[in-house]
Amino acid sequence: MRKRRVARRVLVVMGELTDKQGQEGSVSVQAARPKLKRPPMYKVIILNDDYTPMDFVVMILEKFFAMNREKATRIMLQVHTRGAGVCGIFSRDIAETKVAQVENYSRQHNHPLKCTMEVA
Ligand code: TYC
Repeated sequence: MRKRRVARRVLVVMGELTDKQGQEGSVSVQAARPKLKRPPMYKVIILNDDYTPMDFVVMILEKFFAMNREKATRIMLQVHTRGAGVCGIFSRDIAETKVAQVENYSRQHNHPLKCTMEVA
């Protein structure tokens, strides 16, 4: 697990600008609780089917996921035997784009290959 970055923002509490002795200008300062979470990353997953040719799937993995032939073949065979496989992990926008690219390209070539994404 990556170390969380500590937010260094400071919350200035301006409630008591005049203290009990009537001295002006007292300001208390406390660390703010960090409230931002890192956005989730997404696994892009291809699914097996009975019709898409193996070499087409290998070509998809090379073209859209920058895999070399060896890795693309290994992932394709894993999907073929186990039903599904992870092609990569991306930010939500990039994952959505990969899913759309794979499905559009497959439809254009009349293959039913399905691709989906889920939080990593
Ligand atoms: N099962 C397909 C076949 O036998 C090959 C295939 C592999 C299809 C992976 C889709 O995501 C897939 N031709």
